[in-house]
Amino acid sequence: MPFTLYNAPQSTCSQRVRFVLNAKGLPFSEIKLDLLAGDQLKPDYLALNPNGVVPTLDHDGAIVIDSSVICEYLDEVAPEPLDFTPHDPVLRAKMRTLMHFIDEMPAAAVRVPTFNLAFLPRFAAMSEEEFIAFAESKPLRREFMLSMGRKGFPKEDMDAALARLRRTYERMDAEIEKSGGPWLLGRDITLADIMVMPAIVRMADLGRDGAWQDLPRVQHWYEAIRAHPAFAPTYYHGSLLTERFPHLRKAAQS
Ligand SMILES: N[C@@H](CCC(=O)N[C@@H](CS)C(=O)NCC(=O)O)C(=O)O
Repeated sequence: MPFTLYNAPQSTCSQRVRFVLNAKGLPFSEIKLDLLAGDQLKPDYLALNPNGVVPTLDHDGAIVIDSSVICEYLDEVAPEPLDFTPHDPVLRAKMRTLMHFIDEMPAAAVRVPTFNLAFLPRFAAMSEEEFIAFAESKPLRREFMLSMGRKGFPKEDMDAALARLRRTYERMDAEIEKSGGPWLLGRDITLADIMVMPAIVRMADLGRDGAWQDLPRVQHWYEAIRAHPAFAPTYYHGSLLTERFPHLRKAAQS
């Protein structure tokens, strides 16, 4: 099997890559890292991915990191039977513009509710010294972790993250309206749809899907991506936070 994916079931960035691999029917072996235990910070893994984050793709010994780069790479090396990159350069540029927007806005914002609602109990159980040592061992997310602290992000940060997510739903709505849908760029699903998917699924998993109920185009998009044949194998059991953290199930239902 030429593809090995180092990833984590619940990691939103990993879900993007699993979706592309599954949609293309590319067999891959999965190495699952326990992010809360710090597997991503071990020297052997850092030698592959110096950012200390998942996912990492090993394609016959070629190492590719960063989920959006991996997805573009897969589209280049395996364009058949299906590719997610428009052939028209103008549409391709639009797709990349959206991909940049998605990485800067929802992909970053979704970490705040994720950490505050799901991961905090794990950090609250650490001593202050253990927490600081854990945060400082992270090449990419050191400052993010330190600004969160063991008590979580303050309400202003949570509100700001939710506002950025709301602006994302509105942007999606506007793009679908402009393109005629059902996908962000029109008739065909592209990498832009796959890049934003995990943030939207995460917010639904956290019980926040009410935030786009007034935007039927976004709701329709959400139903369409959930119905895609690659969705179920990507979100195997354990990929949702509510499947992993029982305390969230009650919160999401309330
Ligand atoms: N830009 C990177 C970000 C990767 C990333 O943030 N991965 C998260 C999971 S979604 C991670 O590994 N976090 C571990 C940590 O923060 O220590 C990508 O898209 O691959």
